[in-house]
Amino acid sequence: MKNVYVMMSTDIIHEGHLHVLKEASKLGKVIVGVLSDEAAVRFDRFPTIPMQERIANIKALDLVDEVVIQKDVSYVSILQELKPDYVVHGDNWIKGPLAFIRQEVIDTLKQWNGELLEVPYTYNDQVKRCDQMAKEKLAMPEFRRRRLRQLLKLRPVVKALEVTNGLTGLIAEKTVVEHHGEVDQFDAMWISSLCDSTAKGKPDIELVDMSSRMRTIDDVMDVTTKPIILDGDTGGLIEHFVYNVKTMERMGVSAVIIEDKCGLKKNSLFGTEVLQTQDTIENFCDKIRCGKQALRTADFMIIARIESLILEQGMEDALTRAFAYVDAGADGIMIHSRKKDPQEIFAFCDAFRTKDQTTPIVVVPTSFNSVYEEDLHAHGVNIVIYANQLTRSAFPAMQHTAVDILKHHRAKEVDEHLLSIKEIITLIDEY
Ligand code: SPV
Ligand code: MG
Repeated sequence: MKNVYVMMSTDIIHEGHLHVLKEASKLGKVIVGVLSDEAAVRFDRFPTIPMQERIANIKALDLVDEVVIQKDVSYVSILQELKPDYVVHGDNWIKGPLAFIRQEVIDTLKQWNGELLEVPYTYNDQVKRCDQMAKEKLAMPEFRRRRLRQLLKLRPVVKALEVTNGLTGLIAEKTVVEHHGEVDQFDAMWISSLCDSTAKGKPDIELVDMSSRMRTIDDVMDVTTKPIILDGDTGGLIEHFVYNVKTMERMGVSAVIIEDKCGLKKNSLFGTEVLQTQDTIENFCDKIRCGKQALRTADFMIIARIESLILEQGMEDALTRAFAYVDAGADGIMIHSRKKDPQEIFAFCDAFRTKDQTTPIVVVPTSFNSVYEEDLHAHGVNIVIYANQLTRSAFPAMQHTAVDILKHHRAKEVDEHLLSIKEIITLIDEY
């Protein structure tokens, strides 16, 4: 009897999976590897049911003889362990970021003369509907909201990308890259006050009000499933903050980050070049406490952002505030810096971690952009936010196009830098 290995990363078993399993069962004993949660989230398959339930659903299928857990996106270690005669997979991984995983499978199987058998990928209406249903489920507020806390347990560093509308939301949702033998993607989305304001041609001074920010969130939510971290600026008046927290929680936002400034807020990257006032510890703790009391779920996170390093108030002040905010109920701490060198961020994280090993630390490496995620993780950072790079890349590209059209009195010269008409009219899927 030959051994046949099939990996399954799905929550919903459809015709396509059954077709693969049927073909596999013609070859011998079918062993299914259920992808672990840790691996599934790297693979853009965020599980909506627990792994034990996924295992039970697959075990219940007549076509399956045995179920094991595949811990990595890569098949290499599980194949080395099982040494199957065959691996069966749909032919949908020949191109795209998963092609290298396929090549690894072929190379590994070669070591014991094993074979990869590919069956035509089924993409009929039922399969499309199942994919759609899985996405719709993930986009529901109760699933989306808790996903950030789930990711904090599953990922060494949760990476969030700035999004300002549906289109940038789709970029954060769908960009998957294979690099140095690993698949990677963004875990979450950051609704930046700077970029949300900039997109409207307004300064980042809390002028774009909450109703407008919620509209942006709604546009993003319409076309994505990943969790949202909202830049809540100062959180405003405590009396207003408690209402906004409830609205965000109900919408399915996962976290709000509020900064300990008061009065007219300016962007932190101005530092002390403009007048900015830091809130008192007492008032800010009160804001955190009231926000926490307004919540109805354990999913939503209120993260306190410390501006002491930005406002040159020193490390001691930053740490004192961090511990006070955690005591007041903050679910995470964001420490910000506008130095090019990440040393003050490292120093803060190291000192904070000597007393608090669990509260998530968030950083925004805009100024200290030479630092790698791995180094931040080594100092105890849990969430890294790429806060404005999409807007900063789009603006010069659009400006050059505008200038070139004016220079040439026609649009031919700019065309080579643009999406083709075919690409732009088919960029967004219709359902
Ligand atoms: C934002 O993206 O709006 C932020 C981060 O708050 S920063 O611009 O660095 O202050
Ligand atoms: Mg901001």
